[in-house]
Amino acid sequence: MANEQTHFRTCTLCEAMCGIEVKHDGENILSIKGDKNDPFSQGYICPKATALQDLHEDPDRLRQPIERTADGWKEISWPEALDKVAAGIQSVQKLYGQNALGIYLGNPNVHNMGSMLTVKHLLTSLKTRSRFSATSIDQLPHHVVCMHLFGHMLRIPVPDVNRTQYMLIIGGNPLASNGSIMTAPNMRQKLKDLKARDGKVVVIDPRRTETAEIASEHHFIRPATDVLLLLAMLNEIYAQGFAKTTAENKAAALAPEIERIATFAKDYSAESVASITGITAVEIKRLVKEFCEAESAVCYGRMGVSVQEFGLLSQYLIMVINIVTGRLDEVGGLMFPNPAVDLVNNSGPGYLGKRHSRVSKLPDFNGDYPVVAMADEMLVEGEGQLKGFINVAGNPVLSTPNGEKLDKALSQLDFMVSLDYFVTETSRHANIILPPVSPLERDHYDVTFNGFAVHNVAKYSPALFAKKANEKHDWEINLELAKRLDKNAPFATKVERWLTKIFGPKFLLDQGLKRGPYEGINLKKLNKNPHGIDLGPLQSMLPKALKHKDKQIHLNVDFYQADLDRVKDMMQQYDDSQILLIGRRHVRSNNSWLHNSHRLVKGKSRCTLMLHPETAKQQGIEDGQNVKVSSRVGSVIIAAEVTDELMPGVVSIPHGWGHGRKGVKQKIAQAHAGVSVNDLTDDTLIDQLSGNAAVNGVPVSLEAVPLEVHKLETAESQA
Ligand SMILES: Nc1nc2c(c(=O)[nH]1)N[C@H]1C(S)=C(S)[C@@H](COP(=O)(O)OP(=O)(O)OC[C@H]3O[C@@H](n4cnc5c(=O)[nH]c(N)nc54)[C@H](O)[C@@H]3O)O[C@H]1N2
Ligand SMILES: Nc1nc2c(c(=O)[nH]1)N[C@H]1C(S)=C(S)[C@@H](COP(=O)(O)OP(=O)(O)OC[C@H]3O[C@@H](n4cnc5c(=O)[nH]c(N)nc54)[C@H](O)[C@@H]3O)O[C@H]1N2
Ligand code: SF4
Ligand SMILES: [Mo]
Repeated sequence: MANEQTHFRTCTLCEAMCGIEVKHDGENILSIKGDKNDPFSQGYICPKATALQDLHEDPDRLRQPIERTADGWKEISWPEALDKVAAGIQSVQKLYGQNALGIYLGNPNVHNMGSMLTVKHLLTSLKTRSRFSATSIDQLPHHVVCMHLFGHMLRIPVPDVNRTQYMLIIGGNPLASNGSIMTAPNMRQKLKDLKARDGKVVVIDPRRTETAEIASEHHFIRPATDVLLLLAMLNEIYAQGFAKTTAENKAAALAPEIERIATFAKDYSAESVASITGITAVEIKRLVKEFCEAESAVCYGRMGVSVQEFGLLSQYLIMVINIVTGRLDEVGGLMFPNPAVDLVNNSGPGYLGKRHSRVSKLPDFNGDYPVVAMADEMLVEGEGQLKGFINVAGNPVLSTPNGEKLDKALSQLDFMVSLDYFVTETSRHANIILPPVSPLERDHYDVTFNGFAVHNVAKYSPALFAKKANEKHDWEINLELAKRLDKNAPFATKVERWLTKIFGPKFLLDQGLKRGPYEGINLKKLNKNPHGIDLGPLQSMLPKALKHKDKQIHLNVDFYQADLDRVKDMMQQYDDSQILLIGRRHVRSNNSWLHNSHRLVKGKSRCTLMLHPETAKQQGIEDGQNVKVSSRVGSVIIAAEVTDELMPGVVSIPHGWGHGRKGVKQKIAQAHAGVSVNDLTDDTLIDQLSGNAAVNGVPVSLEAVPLEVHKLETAESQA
């Protein structure tokens, strides 16, 4: 092709930061492949990378603001849209008070350099305390544990997967998710390499996942009982004499409360937790022995342990297990990344429970209330009730528990605005939707995920395509709104906003790089290295990584010990006949928003109810048959996929589906609608210690839909 050009950048869809090579002709994308010269990902990509093209070209993607009118959606100009949004916000706040305006920040914000560096301007100009984000249905426990122990919510150590000899994965499925709080492209290869060097990969999961399939060993665990397994493991570590003394354990030596950990789990023998967890005492003891005897080892837990009733205590125990066995800050253990732009040095340490939500009295974290509190704040009358709402890059109707309730709550608001590409299940309630540019039209440096990378790297990619005249970046929208809403901002803030407006967020990036730990790494240098720069394997960072003033690790034992009462109650009241619902991810999906790419959704429906043959038989359910799944909050009808991948008594439905709601405008997604698992998950089922949602381990009942009824319904829906 005459005008063919090649552009290198980083895929922003998930946390793995894969390098991509995009061939284009200046206007159209010709191909997207893995960039073999990217030192971090070395050519690896997953099937989603090519969806960047689909997203860019998607005719359903909004290119201009739209306003909801009596005659449907109408395109309006940017100045008019921004003025109307500012006026709508001001009118809500004037009538009902500053906090009557809520804001939700969704996951894609953290994948977007411009948003990450400018969202503070939007937040400060709104002056509302009613903030929510996807964090509280995700990694909140990691932040709280690291804030307590290391002194900053973002000082999160990650598995040194490239060098470990033993990896214990609890409730993570990196072969589908490509890793989380562990930025590590090509986990399949990394785990294969680990095994090839005589190492061991052990997976604990209620489902025999793609990761479990290639692991050395997999154990089913009853959902939301990980806390018991972890307590028993900690107990066994001391019982078998594996706890490393402070003389031979750098991290323990920095933790004044370490002696108290010896008795923390004393009431939890392997025998006492075996029947509830489903893992025998013999196996628990062997797991501990092998973990402790391995030359290097790391215990890692993700969504499956974080987003359940004991998420925070479980993540604490994971950290403590790594510490007492001498695995923290050691090669092949859990290590601190050293990113070129270190957000730890550019943000506050975080706090838990400074305030509590009005209705459900749940603690805030770093100024955000838990998402499970959001719908009640809109529905329950009284001073402080939410009357207006800004949804920034989120789809909480599909992604948060009891989505149906939130759906209703949003429909009652006085004013709502969404910053989104699409008319989604959530943004369809907005008065105005402000669409940002596509990921290929923005400059990118991963300010977030370099902080969780398993190897230190730095890479900057300028926008591939210039944005069109009628388009705006997320950061421009943030600044435009701030300008309108915050006319009395301090002079210094105004100057920063003005400079950002002129030079773009890359100017802030350059400052961050220059303040960072690597001499000579700046924007100019990154511009000269389009594949990225290798900054070497993870290094020992203790004690300098610690942000507490005393440079010590604060184990905060009292706080976590208090939660053991809840664990005792759970054990005493345990009902093992209850069917429990868990989630799942698929490599061709990304939360709720890549289902409008034909190549990602084609083929057999993936939105199915997985269940074990035994469970299916007990409930009289056949493979492929429709099943009514009900929980405390609602029910859905979904096709059964009978498979021994699932533990008996457990069922699994992926999240992010349910595009059949009226008013959604994503044709391909609508044609592959599925149902939303979050119409079953319960906004009152939470981790009480952190306020985090619990979407794993939701009690449900199943009812086979008689085949005749099913046929009738299908016939009607086709009529
Ligand atoms: N049951 C259950 N629920 C879950 C989970 C689960 O495992 N099970 N996982 C949870 C997790 S981990 C997460 S992170 C959340 C995600 O929850 P959310 O962040 O609420 O939802 P997303 O599905 O990521 O939707 C993101 C929206 O942002 C838009 N968007 C994408 N990129 C951009 C951008 O650059 N700018 C703007 N302005 N908009 C953009 C998309 O079109 C989409 O509508 O879901 C959670 N929900
Ligand atoms: N393809 C794809 N990639 C993604 C995403 C996506 O939607 N699709 N989302 C991205 C986001 S926002 C995130 S946060 C990450 C998440 O990354 P991961 O945490 O790796 O994601 P999941 O696949 O949800 O893995 C959770 C695992 O926990 C298991 N599990 C469920 N309940 C329990 C339990 O009680 N105990 C134990 N031990 N295990 C349990 C599930 O069976 C599942 O295998 O993925 C990111 N990457
Ligand atoms: S794993 Fe896939 S979606 Fe994630 S960054 Fe790599 S190519 Fe993109
Ligand atoms: Mo997430």
